[in-house]
Amino acid sequence: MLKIWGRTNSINVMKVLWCADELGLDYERVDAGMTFGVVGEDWYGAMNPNRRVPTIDDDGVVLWESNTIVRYLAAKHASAGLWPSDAATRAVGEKWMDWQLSTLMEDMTYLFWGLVRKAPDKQDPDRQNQAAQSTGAIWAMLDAALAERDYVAGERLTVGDIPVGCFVWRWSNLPIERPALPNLEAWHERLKARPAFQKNVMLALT
Ligand SMILES: N[C@@H](CCC(=O)N[C@@H](CS)C(=O)NCC(=O)O)C(=O)O
Repeated sequence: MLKIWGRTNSINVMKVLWCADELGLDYERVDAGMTFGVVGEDWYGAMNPNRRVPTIDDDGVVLWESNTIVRYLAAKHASAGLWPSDAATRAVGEKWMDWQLSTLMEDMTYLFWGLVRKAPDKQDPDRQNQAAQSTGAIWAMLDAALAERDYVAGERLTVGDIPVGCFVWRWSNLPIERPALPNLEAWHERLKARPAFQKNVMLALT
């Protein structure tokens, strides 16, 4: 059976759990990371030398890096519909997965750690205001793309919606001023109607 290591309040673990539930997979989840420890154990480091969560073991296929895991599960269970067979459609979705890592994450992480986890090194008000503004401008890119489609790669949920979908819930619940982004909000409402999103992503920020 698929085994997933990672605490439920980790955004990268949320991606994997949401994906697994969208695909209807049976899995066992084991708490790991932060107060749960585990990532420091030798056996964990042998699976994941990055010592982060999530990690999966799918009947001997051991993987880490959340977006890679989401791609793997969606491709392995392609009949469930998250992995478009058309290469161009899939690439449009994957572009937003890479954008989450390359562009969206830095200032989102600063805000989350400063405003929710209260990390002392992320309490600079000027830097927080700058990060709030920059994330608004960054999300505006996806808002513009969603003017023409219901989901990031077209008219149905695909693998590309999962990383940015986890982040839009977090962004919408941070105590910051946000620009009006109606297409992004409409997409977020579509995600919020999905039981697997409700179960794994729509949690209090901690
Ligand atoms: N690029 C990695 C990042 C993994 C990562 O940084 N995970 C965080 C949680 S979101 C973590 O392991 N933090 C340390 C911990 O929980 O002990 C991925 O997407 O899987």
